[in-house]
Amino acid sequence: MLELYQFEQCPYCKRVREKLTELDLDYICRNVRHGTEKRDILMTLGGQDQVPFLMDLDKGIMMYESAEIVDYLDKNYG
Ligand SMILES: N[C@@H](CCC(=O)N[C@@H](CS)C(=O)NCC(=O)O)C(=O)O
Repeated sequence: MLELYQFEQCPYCKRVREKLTELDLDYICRNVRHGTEKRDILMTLGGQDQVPFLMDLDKGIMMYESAEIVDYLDKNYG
């Protein structure tokens, strides 16, 4: 299962969402606006206050950086 921490207005998140759609992948979308409890969860999981943040639970992968995420999705699910 894929989980994407993101917020709608973020252009880097948009790039990742579009790749997930292009590859027809299902995922859990965690909307993490500033000042919300879910933002704290992001910090706890990844250690950085930055989105997008992808978790691939089946493979035990957690990653930041949209370009790396897109590349990862292409290589593993393309
Ligand atoms: N190089 C990163 C840039 C990501 C980035 O700058 N994200 C912004 C949102 S658009 C961010 O998380 N800023 C910190 C914050 O919102 O707290 C990427 O490509 O993923």
